Amino acid sequence: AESQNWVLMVTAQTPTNIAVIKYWGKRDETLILPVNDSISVTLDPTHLCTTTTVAVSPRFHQDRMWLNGKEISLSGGRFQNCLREIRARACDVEDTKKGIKIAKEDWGKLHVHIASFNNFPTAAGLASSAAGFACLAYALGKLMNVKEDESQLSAIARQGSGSACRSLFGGFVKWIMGKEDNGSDSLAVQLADEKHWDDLVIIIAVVSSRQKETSSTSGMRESVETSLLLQHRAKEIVPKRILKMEEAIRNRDFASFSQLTCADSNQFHAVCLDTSPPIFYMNDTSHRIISITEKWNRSEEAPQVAYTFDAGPNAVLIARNRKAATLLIQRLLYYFPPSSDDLDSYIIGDKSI
Ligand code: 2P0
Repeated sequence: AESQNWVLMVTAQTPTNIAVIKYWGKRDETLILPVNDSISVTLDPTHLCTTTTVAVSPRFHQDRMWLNGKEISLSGGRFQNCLREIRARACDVEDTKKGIKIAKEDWGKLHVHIASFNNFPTAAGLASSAAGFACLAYALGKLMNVKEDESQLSAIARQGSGSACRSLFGGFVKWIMGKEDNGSDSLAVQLADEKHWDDLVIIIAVVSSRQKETSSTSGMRESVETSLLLQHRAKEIVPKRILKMEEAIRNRDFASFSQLTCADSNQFHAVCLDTSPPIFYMNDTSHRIISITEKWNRSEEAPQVAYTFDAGPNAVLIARNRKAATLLIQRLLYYFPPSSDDLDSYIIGDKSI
């Protein structure tokens, strides 16, 4: 480029995803390779999404990042791995209007500035880093004219945070654990797009907006080291469950979808309990929400709602349709009136991107 005053920018927005067959446990900590496949649903971008702007300019003298307006360190291995992998795939970029020309080999000398915002409280113990690293990989890929497709980008986002690889797609997504030691085949694929099953309504009951005590990263490490149930789950249970879940999604079979989702959430929390020392992510309110939904489902001809809990006490409830969602909210408001201290808030949204 002629002048040193140019700045080239790209902005991207990525929603978070909620696993219905859980990822819990790594076989490789550095590359972030899981011990089993997982399946998730990507939320619509109205709630729980990250917006990231990446910029490059010859005036930048180091890579820097701001999260919700506050500068954070990029020295962590996960950021460096993502940046290195994207840079290695950078191509020529030309913006004739601005008179900017960046040759492939120039990217190694240029620095990036990254500004990322979450539209939800970061400390809420919700949504973790999934949307963040997916958005970072996608935005950097666009900026550097990377030719890789979403699945190949997902394998890069995965090195930032495992669950992030599933946020590169909307709708229903499978993270294939892969067989290779170098992680090249551990990536996400879309099972069905956001229009395939758009009756579903997702309601998040925010039981506590405090940050969780045991991070997912250290929690799953302890589970891998100490839980025999995790070994059994990864080898014997999840492979069959993945096939059944794919079939349930294909057929929009809510009864099967709900049964598998609830069972897998409960087994994930059983693995946490089977860890030494045990990890408790759910609390009494979480347990009451399970009881209420189980009882309701059993009193109807067919299940109306599925529940799933991640590494925290918040309930993610998936209603079969709008009518079920309305009845669910009525029930939640009855059991947890706004005046009670049990729930902090509700987030109501659709599945889809
Ligand atoms: C999941 N979770 O499948 C599971 C269910 C939480 C419970 O993925 O170490 O933040 O960055 O790969 O992805 C949370 O773990 O962990 C998670 P790292 P991540 O959504």
